[in-house]
Amino acid sequence: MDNRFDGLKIYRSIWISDIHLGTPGASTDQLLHFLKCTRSENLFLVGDIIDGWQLKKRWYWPQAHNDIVQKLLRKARHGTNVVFIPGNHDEAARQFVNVTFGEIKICLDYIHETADGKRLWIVHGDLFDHVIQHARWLAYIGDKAYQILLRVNRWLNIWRDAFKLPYWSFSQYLKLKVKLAVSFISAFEHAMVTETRRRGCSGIICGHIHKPELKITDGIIYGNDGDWVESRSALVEHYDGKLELLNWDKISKNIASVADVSSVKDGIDGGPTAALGELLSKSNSP
Ligand SMILES: [Mn+2]
Repeated sequence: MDNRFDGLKIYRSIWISDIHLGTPGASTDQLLHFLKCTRSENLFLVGDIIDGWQLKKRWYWPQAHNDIVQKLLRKARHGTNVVFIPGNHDEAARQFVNVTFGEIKICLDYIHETADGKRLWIVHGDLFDHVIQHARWLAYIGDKAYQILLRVNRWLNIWRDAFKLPYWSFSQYLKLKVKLAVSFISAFEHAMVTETRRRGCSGIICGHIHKPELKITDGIIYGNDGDWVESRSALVEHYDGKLELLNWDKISKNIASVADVSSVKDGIDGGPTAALGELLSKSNSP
C-alpha cells in the first residue's frame, strides 16, 4: 500500500485571509500546496484575497494566481461550504454581499458555530481602522523617524571616526519602535474583542493586520488567521470544535509534495468519513 496521501489533513473548518492575489508578494506556491493538502466542511476566506488596490495601479496576474481562484471555485463546487468575507483590499466585492458566485457565498461578516457550540464572529477586521488610527499613525511616525535616524547614523559614524566620539547605538530607538508596533496590535485586538463581546459571541476570527494569533482575551477567543504574504498561516477547527493556528511552513516540511497530493479529488461530499473512505480506496489501488 502506498502512502501518497499521508499528508492530507481534514478539518471541520479552515480560515485563511490576506492572500493579496494580484501582487508579487502572494505566496501562491505554498497556498496551492496548502489547498491541495487540506479538506474541510467550511472554508472561510476572511478578506484581502484579491488585492484590488494594487491591481488598479498595476496589472499583475500570473497563472498561479488563476490556479488559486480555480482551486477555491472547485472546492465550492465539490461540496465545501466556501464563504468569502471581503476585506479592505477587495472591498469592491462588498457590493455583492449575499450573492453566490460560483457556489462561493459572499458575506459582510458571518457567525459560525463550532462543533462544541462556540459562536464565532468572522470579519476581516478593517472596520475599526478609524478607531485605531492613532496607534497606526504613531507606528508610521516610527518608520519615518527610523529612516531619518539611519541617515543620521551614517554621518555620526563618519564624525565618530574623525572626532573619536563614542559609538551611538540604536537600541533605545528600537525599543521605542517595538513598543509602538505592540501598541498598534493591542489596540486592534482590544477593539475587536470589545465588539465581539458586545455582539454576544464567544470569539472572533479575523485577519487584516497580518499577525497570526490564537488566544483568549478577557474570556473572549481572539483568532487571527495571519496572511499568505509572510506568515503563511491558517486557523482551523477540528471535529471536536478545538481551534488551532497552523504555520504552513512548519507543517509542509513533514508532508507530501504538491505532485503527490494533486491527484486527490476535491471536496468531502458526505463528510469526513466518506472522504477518508475515498482516500483509503484510492491508496489501495495500484
Ligand atoms: Mn486588510
